[in-house]
Amino acid sequence: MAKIVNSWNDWDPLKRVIVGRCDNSVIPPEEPATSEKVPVDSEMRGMWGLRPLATVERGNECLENLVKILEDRGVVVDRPTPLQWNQAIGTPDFRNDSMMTCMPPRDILLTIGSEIMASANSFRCRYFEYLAYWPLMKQYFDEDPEFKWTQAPRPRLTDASYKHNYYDEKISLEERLVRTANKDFVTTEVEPMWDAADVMRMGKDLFIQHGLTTNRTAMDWFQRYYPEYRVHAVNFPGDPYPIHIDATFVPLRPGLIINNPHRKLPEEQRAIFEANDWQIVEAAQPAHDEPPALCYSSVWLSMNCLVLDPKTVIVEASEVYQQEQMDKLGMNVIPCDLRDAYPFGGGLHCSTADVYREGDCLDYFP
Ligand code: DAV
Repeated sequence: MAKIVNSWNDWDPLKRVIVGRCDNSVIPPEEPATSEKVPVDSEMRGMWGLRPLATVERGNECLENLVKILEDRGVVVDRPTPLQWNQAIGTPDFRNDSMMTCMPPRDILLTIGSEIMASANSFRCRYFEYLAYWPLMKQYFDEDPEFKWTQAPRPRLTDASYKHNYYDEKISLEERLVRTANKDFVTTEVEPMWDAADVMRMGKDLFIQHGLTTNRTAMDWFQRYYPEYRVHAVNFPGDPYPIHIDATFVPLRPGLIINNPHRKLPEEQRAIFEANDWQIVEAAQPAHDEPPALCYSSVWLSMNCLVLDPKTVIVEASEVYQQEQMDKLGMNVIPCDLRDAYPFGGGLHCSTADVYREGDCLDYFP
């Protein structure tokens, strides 16, 4: 039996990966955790239901572009099994009128070494999303005797998990930035809640973004679950909607990170990188002024790239400035047309989840 699951970071040579699917995707109804993430001026406010079929087909076409690039380079690609996401769901603690999607996998699955853990998301609509990946988990479990199949403690997501009246239409951008700076987010600390895309894996070190989707209790939980790793809480005060680290702080190879120029890592949190001779470079400007229609994410998906190995990176095809910068930083750039998949939850990094990268758990910050 072969080893199927192994990945310690985002840059070692990629051999096997999961790519999401847009089928049956839903714009979820508002709930305590999500209203916060839909900007007031977004055309998505107050709207919910199945996404238009033509956009689903086009999103899937984009994901097929990515699958082809990966397979042409010998990377094995696995796909989730979509559910009927517009079903209502319930637990003893809450009811929700629908689920969401199985895009993007990066939010749900965290791979650390030979373990893949399903996350503890704060959105009620994402509570059962892990089920789309369970057939793959079972396959890895059958075929790889070392695979650790894990589910993080499930949050209850009662009303106590959220600050009520946190969200207010009248709140200004400045006030949002004050809240981010004060680490005042919509979630409370009654239980660990986290999205896998808030966790940046770097061998012995995990850098976890504290923001709208991941709370402090999650950081404590991680440190106790992985006592042999160092868990670092990071936050980016310039971001009015801080969710997920992968359009903010993105490693390209050992020693090199691109950082969103509007969301700079604070001085005191840079120390560990500087002390270990890591270079933090400001990411290039996005090529677009606006995200595509019906998209939750910002234009900074421009930097949400998929590193194939320390010299090779896939960048979205229209993001010419980001491509140019990667080239100057010594990376071979493979463009991939993926922009019409952005509305389903993100860019190239988001749309994937690591299964196998060559390499071991190293200490990059000795
Ligand atoms: O900039 O909107 C998107 C991250 C998606 N995983 C942003 C963050």
